[in-house]
Amino acid sequence: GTKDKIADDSSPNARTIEILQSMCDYYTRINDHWRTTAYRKAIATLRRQNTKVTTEEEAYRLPNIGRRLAMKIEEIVTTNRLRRLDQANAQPLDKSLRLFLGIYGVGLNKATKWVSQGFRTLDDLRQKADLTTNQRVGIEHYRDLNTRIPRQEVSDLGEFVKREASLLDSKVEILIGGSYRRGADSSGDIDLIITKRETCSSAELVPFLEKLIETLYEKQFLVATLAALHTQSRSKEPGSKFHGCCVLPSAEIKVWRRIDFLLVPEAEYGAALIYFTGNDIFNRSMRLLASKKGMRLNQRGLYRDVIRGRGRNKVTEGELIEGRDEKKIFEILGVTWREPRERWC
Ligand code: DCP
Ligand code: MG
Ligand code: MN
Repeated sequence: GTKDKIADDSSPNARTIEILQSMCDYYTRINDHWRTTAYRKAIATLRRQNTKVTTEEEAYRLPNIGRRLAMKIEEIVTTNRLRRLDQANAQPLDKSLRLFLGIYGVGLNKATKWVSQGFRTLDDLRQKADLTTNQRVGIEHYRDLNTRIPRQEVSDLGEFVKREASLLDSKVEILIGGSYRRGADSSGDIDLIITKRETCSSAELVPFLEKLIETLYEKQFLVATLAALHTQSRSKEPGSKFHGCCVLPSAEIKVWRRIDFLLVPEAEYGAALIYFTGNDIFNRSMRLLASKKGMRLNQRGLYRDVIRGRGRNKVTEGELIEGRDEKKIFEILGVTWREPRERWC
C-alpha cells in the first residue's frame, strides 16, 4: 500500500511498482487471489532490480514475470499509466469500496458489506448505516485522516507532547517511532513510545499516561479517543496503548491527525523499539527468522527454548533472552544491525 512509497522512491522502477501495486490492491479487493499473488511476486522481482526495466522482453526474462505482466510493464513505462487500472478505477462498485476502505478502522469485510447493502457514498453511510463511534469520527474527518502528515508537523506534534510530559514527570522519555523513525518525509500517523528508567511493567506507567491524556485534552491537543487505555478488553493485562486524534493547538487551520501512544517499561524497550519502528514487513521477517532459530520475538522481548508443535505453533513460552537493547536483539538473532532508515522491508 501507500506505506512503502518511500522505499520505492529509491528504485529505478518506482513508478512501475506504484501502478502494479494499485493493480494488486484492486485484485485483493475483488478477492482474485491468483492475480494478487502474481502481482506481488512481480513487484518483489522489480524491487530487486537496480536498473529500470523498460521493455516487455526485458521484463519477461526476469523471474516470476509472465508475458501479460511483461506487456503491462512496457505499457506503464511508455505511457506512464495502465489502461487496465484506469478501467478498474472507473468501476462504481470498486470506487465505493475504495472510498469506504479509507475510513479509519474499516477493513475489507465491512466495506464489502456496506457496498452489498447498496451504500455508495459517505452520505449513504451517515444516513443509513449502523455506525460505531469510531466509524463516525473516520467519516466526519475523512479528508484530514487520509492526508499524510509532513515530517515537520510530526516533529512539532511530538515536541508538544514531550513538553507537557516533562512537566508531569521529568523522568519520562518519549520517542517518535513508526515511519518517522525510519526517516519518512511524511507519515500516516504519529507513533509515540513512552518509557521510564527502572520500570519492569507498563502498568507502572499507566497513571502517568492517564494524566498526560487529561492534560492534552485540556490543552486542546487531543480531540478524540479511538482506543482508550482501559477498553482493551481482550487482554487480561492493563492496557498499554492509547489511540486517538490530535491537532496542533497553535495552527491556524487545525487538521485532525491520528496519534498512537505505547507504554513500554525499560526492560522491554529494545523489543518495543523494533516493533514500533517497523515496518510491518520488516517485523514479520525478523519474527520468522527468530522462529526458524528456535526463538521467539515479540514486542516485549526475544525468548529462547520455545518448543513448537506442528505448523510452528508454540507449545511453551520460553525464557527471556533480551528485551532491553535493540542492538543486542539483532546480535543474538545473527542479523547485521540495520539503522531504522534501512528497515523499509
Ligand atoms: N506494526 C506491525 N504490524 C502491524 C501494524 C503495525 O508490525 N500490523 C508496527 C510496525 C509499524 C509500527 O507498528 O511500523 C507503527 O504502525 P503504523 O501503522 O503507524 O505504521 P508506520 O508508522 O510504519 O507507517 P505510517 O506512516 O502509515 O503510520
Ligand atoms: Mg505510524
Ligand atoms: Mn500508528
